[in-house]
Amino acid sequence: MFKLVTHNRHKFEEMKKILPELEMIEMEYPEIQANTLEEVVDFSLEYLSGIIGENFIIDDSGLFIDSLNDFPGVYSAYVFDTLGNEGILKLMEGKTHRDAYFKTIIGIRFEGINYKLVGICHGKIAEEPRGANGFGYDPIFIPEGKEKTFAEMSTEEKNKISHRGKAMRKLAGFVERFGIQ
Ligand code: ITT
Repeated sequence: MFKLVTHNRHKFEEMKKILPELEMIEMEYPEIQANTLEEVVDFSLEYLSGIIGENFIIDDSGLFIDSLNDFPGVYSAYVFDTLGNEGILKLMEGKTHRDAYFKTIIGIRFEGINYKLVGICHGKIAEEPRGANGFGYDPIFIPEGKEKTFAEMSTEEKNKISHRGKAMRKLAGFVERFGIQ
C-alpha cells in the first residue's frame, strides 16, 4: 500500500479514515517556492523518489482567500506558522467579501510515474475562530452550505465535504483501478 510522506499527523488521520491501509512515513521535506501547489508537488515527488523510491504519496494543501488575492495560497504553511489564524482574521477585518477555498493536491509516485489528484472545498472565512477539532486553518473556515467551521466538525463530517476528502476518494479509486495491495 502507499505510504504518505508528511510531518503532519492530522492529515494522515483524516486520510486513513478513507483508506485504512494507508501507512505514514514521518518526515519533513523541503518545499520549493513556486506559484502553484502543482509545481510544488511535482518537485517534491521527484526529490522524494530519490530518497524513498516508489509507491508513496504526498499531500500539499493551501487556503486561498478571494479578497486577499488568493493569499496565503502556496505560502499557507509559512503564514500559519508566522501569522496564524489571528493574523489572517486581522487581515480580513472590515472585509464583507469573505469567500475562500481550500485546495489539496495528492501527489502519487507509482512505478516511476507521477500523478496528481485534486480536491477543492469552497467556503468562507469566519469572523472569529470557533471549534477545537481538526488543525491549521480549520477554526476559521466555514464550508459552503454549513454554519459550523471545520474545527466544529468530526473528522467524518469534515471528510465528507473537504478538499482532502474529495482528493482521497479519487485516491481510493486509483488504488482499486491499479489493484494496489
Ligand atoms: P506536510 O509535511 O505534509 O507538508 P504541512 O502541515 O506543512 O505538512 P501543507 O504544506 O500541505 O502541510 O499545509 C499548508 C498549511 O495549511 C499548513 O499550515 C496546514 O496546517 C494548513 N492546512 C492544510 N490542510 C488543512 C486543512 O484541511 N484544514 C486546515 N488547515 C490545513
